[in-house]
Amino acid sequence: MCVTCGCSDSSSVTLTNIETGKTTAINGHHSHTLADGRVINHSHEDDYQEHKHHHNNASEIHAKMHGTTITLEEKILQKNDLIAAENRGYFKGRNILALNLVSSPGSGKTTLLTRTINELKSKLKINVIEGDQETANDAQRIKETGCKVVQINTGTGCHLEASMVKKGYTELHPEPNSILMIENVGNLVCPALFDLGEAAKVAILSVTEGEDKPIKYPHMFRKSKVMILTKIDLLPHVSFNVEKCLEYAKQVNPSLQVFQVSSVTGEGLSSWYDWLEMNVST
Ligand SMILES: Nc1nc2c(ncn2[C@@H]2O[C@H](COP(=O)(O)OP(=O)(O)OP(=O)(O)O)[C@@H](O)[C@H]2O)c(=O)[nH]1
Ligand SMILES: [Mg+2]
Repeated sequence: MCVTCGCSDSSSVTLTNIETGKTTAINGHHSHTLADGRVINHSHEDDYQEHKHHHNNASEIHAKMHGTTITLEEKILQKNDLIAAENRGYFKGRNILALNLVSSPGSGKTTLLTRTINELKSKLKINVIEGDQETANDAQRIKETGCKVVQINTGTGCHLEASMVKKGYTELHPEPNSILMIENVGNLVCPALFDLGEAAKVAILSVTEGEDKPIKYPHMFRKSKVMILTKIDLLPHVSFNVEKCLEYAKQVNPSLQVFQVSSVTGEGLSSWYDWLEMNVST
């Protein structure tokens, strides 16, 4: 695993030839830059002897570096979990329903949020933390609804972390008995690893993405309590098997609560709103 992302170590990368059905581990050459500026290139798939031959004592340094990498990674995740627990305590103490909206880029998170806020703002208090690598575009869109919002830009980072959310709500001062919507960076992989202290992860999947996403990215759908299938107004125009999608989703997470909605026509949104009202005890 990489230090922050948790993306797979090159040693577990495989290639499957669809025609022959043969699966092989493939070479994941990568490099490390040492403190003195030297760069070590290597592959985990290399035979041990060959590895030694190529790298001589560099392999030893490299092994040490991997020990360090694992420890550092564990520490990062442990630190994140501690802050997430703090966040959870903060939300519980103020009766705030914090939801972590996760999806691939462009699935419709901000559109769903703006419509939800506009249609519920007379009944529920909603605040928003926006997460994107760059720009404040989404926060601007949320701001137009009149609700409080902060934007977190992660730069090269592909997910929000608990410490960022803590900074976000410290700035926002969400009211007691309210909802805090956290729109994570669009990415179906890494945000699954990072607990933000939320009550639930809400996975958003649009019908333009293909029905197999729940089984291709099972960790995200397993960690989510809710899945919102969006853009259902586009179903007549795309090849998307809803039944199969729901079957896949239940396969990875039998207790997943599913809503099918269109943020454009409004179809299906009332069930999502009911769920929100039921889960925030005002
Ligand atoms: N037809 C249709 N289009 C939608 C719907 N929801 C969102 N869109 C469109 O999908 C595009 C992406 O929507 P966003 O709400 O920006 O998606 P996002 O998930 O917030 O995107 P990122 O924050 O960039 O990851 C926009 O062009 C929206 O107008 C929907 O229910 N139906
Ligand atoms: Mg967005």
